[in-house]
Amino acid sequence: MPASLSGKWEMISNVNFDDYMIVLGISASLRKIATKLNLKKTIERQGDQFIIKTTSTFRNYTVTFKVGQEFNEFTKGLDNRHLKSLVRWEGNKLICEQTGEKKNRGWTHWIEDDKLHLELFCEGQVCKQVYKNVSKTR
Ligand code: YOG
Repeated sequence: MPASLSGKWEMISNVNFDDYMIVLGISASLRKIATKLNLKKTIERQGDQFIIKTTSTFRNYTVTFKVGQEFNEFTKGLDNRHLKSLVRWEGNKLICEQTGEKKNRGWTHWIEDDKLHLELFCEGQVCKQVYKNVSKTR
């Protein structure tokens, strides 16, 4: 049975985040704050619908979508751009393509060794984050 993306996750590694933010045009002062954040994800799934919440002590960001259904995304509090986004499954990978001003932009999520993996990509830069599961078990 494939492992589920659902649950609560806490970041344990973050590689190339600064270069990813640079291509998004994030200011040096904001990048300095952002690189120090311990990011968390809460992923909820109801059938084809996902809610992904990225939280931190500084800002939060939530995206809601249905797999296979294009939606308008506004990256409020991030780079504040309007995107046309589309999420699809490719094997065990959940892949989002974000069409807009920035080329080759999106992200990929998958589970590997009980960890949540995330690649954030934009214009040739790839930020790689890994999260450990912190869901309460019962
Ligand atoms: O995740 O799109 O899980 O949305 C990437 C930040 C930092 C603000 C976080 C706030 C990109 C300053 C969202 C960080 C840098 C820096 C906490 C990643 C932009 C601004 C919200 C993302 C997907 C996949 C779901």
